[in-house]
Amino acid sequence: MSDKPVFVTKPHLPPLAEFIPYLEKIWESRILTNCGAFHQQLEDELGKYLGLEHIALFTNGTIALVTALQALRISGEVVTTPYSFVATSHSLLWNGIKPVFVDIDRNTLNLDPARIEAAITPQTTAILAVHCYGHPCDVEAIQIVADSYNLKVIYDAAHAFGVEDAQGSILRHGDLSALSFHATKVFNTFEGGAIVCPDAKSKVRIDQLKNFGHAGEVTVVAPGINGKMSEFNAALGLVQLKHLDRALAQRKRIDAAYRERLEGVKGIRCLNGAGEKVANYAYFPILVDSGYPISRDGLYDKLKEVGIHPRRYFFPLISDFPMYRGLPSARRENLPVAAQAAQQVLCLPIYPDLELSIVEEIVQLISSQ
Ligand code: T4K
Repeated sequence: MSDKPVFVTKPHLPPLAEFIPYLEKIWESRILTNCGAFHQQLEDELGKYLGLEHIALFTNGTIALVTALQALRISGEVVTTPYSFVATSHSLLWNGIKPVFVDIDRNTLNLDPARIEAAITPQTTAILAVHCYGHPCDVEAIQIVADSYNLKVIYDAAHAFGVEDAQGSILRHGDLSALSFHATKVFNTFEGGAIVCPDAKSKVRIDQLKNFGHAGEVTVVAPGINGKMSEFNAALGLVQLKHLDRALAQRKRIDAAYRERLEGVKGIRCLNGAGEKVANYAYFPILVDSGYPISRDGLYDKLKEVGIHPRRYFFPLISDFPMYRGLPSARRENLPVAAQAAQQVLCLPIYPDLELSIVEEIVQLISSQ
């Protein structure tokens, strides 16, 4: 096995030499933050790359989510998934909103639109869904329910950078989508995030909210927060973008290698896409079922013994954490599919420069139990 530990991901970085000239410009201009030139340039270039017009950069994906909910003035109850990173539900609690957990679809592990209606009450104002692992939600079905009950739709698109359906970016769906550019994501700015806005007017409001609510030097129009991305992070994003297509192609190769080699291993299911036209291969989740000789946790331990560090994203379920488990919707009987997925899933290492020989060794270990 590799002499160095192999983690679930390794952040992609451009050659340092390409970043230095950007740092020199920052040192020269002394503009470090507050929506400077690199911030503006990255918003423009991301817009072109993703085929979207209105993107507001953020300091991270969590503050982007919190702000998206503020921007839409969401309150009361919000229907959401228990099968995600905890930031999804935390963004609701930070806004004083009650999460109402609804089970996920067995095949995609995304919020199951067929179960949303039963969770709606007079207090429900929105649906917060996650494109889990970058696989798109059933956006049409979710929109139909939202339209029937006059609900807003927010997508936690932390995993979904660059993913497209037949008409273009999946980030255009819903009222707002929030992205993460964290170190562990397909496109990273060390820390960072963004909100994809439908129009210029909503971007103005979101830009104000991420800048303390300022609308000019002496005018404050809302109780905003500091959610601005710094010039350092924006500059890194500009350099990262130049290498992104290659990094995505490398991820695709690794995804294909795992799929080919794991096919036919009894008790192991590789999660398939959810009909996306362009995938981003952000994660490689497998599901370990009862047909496999050892449990998911047994396999997790075996891999760790030899220096391979997969992750059990998403175990425990959000609804099992102390600040959520008292909610009626957090009951196990309400979430059987999510509860089972949380016991079965293992995200195997995937990142652009993961050697195929390591993929081979991981598969060898999995198939020899
Ligand atoms: N919504 C969803 C659906 C999300 O998945 C996330 C974040 C958010 C919202 C919030 O977005 P941000 O506010 O984070 O922008 C990681 C990430 O910290 C988190 O961003 C991510 N989701 C979540 C799924 O995974 P941990 O606690 O598992 O990270 P950590 O530090 O254990 O990193 C995993 C592995 O990556 C490490 O074993 C080694 C490697 N690594 C990590 C970092 C940070 C590196 O090699 N270098 C690094 O700098 O949460």
